[in-house]
Amino acid sequence: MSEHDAPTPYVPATVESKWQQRWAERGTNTAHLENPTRPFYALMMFPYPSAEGLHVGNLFAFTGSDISARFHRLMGHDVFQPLGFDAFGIHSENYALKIGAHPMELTPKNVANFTRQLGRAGFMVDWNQKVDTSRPDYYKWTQWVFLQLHKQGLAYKKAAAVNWCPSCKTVLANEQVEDGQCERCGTTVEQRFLEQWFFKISEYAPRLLANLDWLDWSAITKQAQRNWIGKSEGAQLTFALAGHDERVTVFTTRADTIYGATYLVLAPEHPLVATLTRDTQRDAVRAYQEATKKQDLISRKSTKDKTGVFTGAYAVNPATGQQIPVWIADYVLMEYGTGAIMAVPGHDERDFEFAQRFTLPIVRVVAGPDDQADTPLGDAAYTDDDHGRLVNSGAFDGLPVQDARRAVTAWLAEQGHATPVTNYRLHDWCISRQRYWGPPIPIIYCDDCGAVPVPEDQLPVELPFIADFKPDDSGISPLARHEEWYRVPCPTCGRPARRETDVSDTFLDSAWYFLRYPSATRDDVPFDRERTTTWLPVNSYIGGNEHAVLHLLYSRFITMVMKDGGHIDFEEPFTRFRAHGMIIREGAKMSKSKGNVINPDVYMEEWGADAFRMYLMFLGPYEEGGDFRDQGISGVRRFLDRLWASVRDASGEGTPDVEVRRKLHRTIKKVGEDTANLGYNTAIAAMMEYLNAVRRGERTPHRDEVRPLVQLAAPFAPHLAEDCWEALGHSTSVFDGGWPTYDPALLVDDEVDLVVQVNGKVRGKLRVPAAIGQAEALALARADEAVAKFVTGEPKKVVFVPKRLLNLVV
Ligand code: ANZ
Ligand code: ZN
Repeated sequence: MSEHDAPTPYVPATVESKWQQRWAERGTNTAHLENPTRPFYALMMFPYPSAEGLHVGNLFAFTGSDISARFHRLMGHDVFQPLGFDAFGIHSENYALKIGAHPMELTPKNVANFTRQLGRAGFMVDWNQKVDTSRPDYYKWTQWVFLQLHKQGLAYKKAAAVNWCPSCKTVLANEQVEDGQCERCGTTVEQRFLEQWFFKISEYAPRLLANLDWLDWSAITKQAQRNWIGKSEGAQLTFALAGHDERVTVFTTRADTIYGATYLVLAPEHPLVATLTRDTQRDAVRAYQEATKKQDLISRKSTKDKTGVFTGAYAVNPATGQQIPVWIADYVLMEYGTGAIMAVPGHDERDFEFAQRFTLPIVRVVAGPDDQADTPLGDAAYTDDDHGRLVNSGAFDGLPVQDARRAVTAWLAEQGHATPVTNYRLHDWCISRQRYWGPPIPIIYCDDCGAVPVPEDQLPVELPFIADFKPDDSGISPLARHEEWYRVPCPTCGRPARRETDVSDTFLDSAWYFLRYPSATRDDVPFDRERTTTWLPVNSYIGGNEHAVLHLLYSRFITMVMKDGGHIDFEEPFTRFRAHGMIIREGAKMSKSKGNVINPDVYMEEWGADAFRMYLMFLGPYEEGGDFRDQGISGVRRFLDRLWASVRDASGEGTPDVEVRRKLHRTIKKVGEDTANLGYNTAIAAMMEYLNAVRRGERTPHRDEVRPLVQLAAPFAPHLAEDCWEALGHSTSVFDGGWPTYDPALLVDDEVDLVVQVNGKVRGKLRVPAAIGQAEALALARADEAVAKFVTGEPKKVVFVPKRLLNLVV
């Protein structure tokens, strides 16, 4: 282009629609699913298609993933980046209820709107492989997954105390309860006793925990999973009962405190309660059991005034031989350990409160260095037990707590009173929901055959259209209202039978979607064996840490189950996972209720998708997030305008400037490293700085100075990069042009500022060659007037820090 042409202005809308169209026509974003040379599966967490459309948080998350995927492609990988829709679930259903629409009609509209918005933002998505969890061609296989668990003995039905959300009118998994409230709507969760389907995720606890040691995941996410799995090593101790053949087994992590166990407590629901309750206590026990039923699990765990009832029964402490009373209290939970504890009020805070409330004996059995065996126990008695030694504990007196724990367990084990056990806090996953908008659980109830799984060749069990899909308080799913659907012949004996009317949890839909993508178009298998082996496990998964214990744990579990079932050869789905940060606005999380939501469409309209993408990434470190400020975007846009113009102004004559060339090679190195580590904000800053150097003094850039910058900017501003790449004379996509390389020899700074001190005080600053040695630096310093004033004769000592400092001691 000659210098006299008027520069074409950068019009994002034109450039962006041009390239989106070309990408579609040329199949630029279609992955080479067959025979890839370097397959790289880049996954982003798929959205649930809300009616409001994409919000800035979605865009922030997707842009970061997209940059990573595009970067890997530029590095020479065959990248597969699919996307789909988590379209089933309470979110979508609640919204449909609110606006009086039907989810079957609403969902496709939302999906279409999302698809349009995602296209507008220019993500490198292979849309041929999209999934929509609410479509029969997908949920057929979700039901298949359920059947595999059933076949492998990992799905079972039981009546249990479960979390019930009175507003969503359905049960919730423990993972869906946050601080006693429904994760979706914030209503306080109640406890109900219902028949539910569970998956035995608790059996996988040791494996789920152990693999965390080698997974390349964000540390916060791994820690959240470790805490949730909650490994606890201890022992089961059995207590004989006075006048009963039955025994009570408790779980304790503190077998060393056995001499201080002055009473036992059973959970009110414990099956032994009825047997051991004395007649005189029966009414009080029953009343207490009733009162407990009305409480939710969360408030039972919270610290509140202790309540309980004596059963009238006594157990025998195997260490002291003494009879100790057996109580029931709601602070002991049926779901954990054995549902019974030995209470050691001298060293357990809750037991201490309880014993004080009901005047039960409190005995010290551990003493710290400053305590005596008879030092009274106060509120803080249990805090420093780990460094104490045993007292009032017979032959074990004097043993440090850690040793005593093992010794007491061994001693009781010899007499048949103890078994060492490891407990996990992780409970089985409750997967049934009494709602409409989900995949029906593929089970048929027959009076003769029991719960019969629907044969695989009869899948999907289609979700029928039910006009009145509103849930009610009965705990029975709306599907039960559809008589024709509900009544079916038994698959085994053909007699009249009934369908299961619960649907499965949305988290089951998303616990296997990554397996589906590469095989999304296959109707005969959930996932093709060869494709799966080629593309999985996922190389890079990026998403929100709010899913640390929900989606991410369930996905790992389902993957292990699929491996154990012989369907795949790996047991961890995501080799690398990175949690991204959150976008906030004026210090608050963006939410409709706070009125601080940003509509991305408006921004993309005004500034262009590329500027908006880049701006979101410039807000802060991707893994930390940032505060959305309206002003900042103009700076990013200016950078893009300038890059655009520089490409058009560039000349191919002469050779690039030496200093600019050095800066370029440092920039290539920095942008590559930062982008690989998701340090997008600093990568962008480096590109801006480089462009400033290129255009210093409005100089005409050399083509070789701008071409690599176009490549570096491509993952961030893909449309603009494509157009610039074309303007530079290329006829293929910039994403097939590779990533620029740098020459390490050009990375060294050739000149640096050397600080000169005399007796520790700064006296001057010298611009010197970076490779300068001490003698030369000293000579230059002494020749410098400002320094020379303070130096007479030979310095006593010289301290030289290359490239930094020269200190003369005189
Ligand atoms: C005696 C004892 C003495 C205890 C002491 C603690 C301190 P983690 O570490 O979380 O596994 N426990 C056991 N089962 C329970 C249940 N179903 N409901 C409520 N509490 C239960 O906690 C294990 C400890 O929690 C156990 O060890 C038991 O109290 C209590 F100085 O036994 B400990
Ligand atoms: Zn039957």
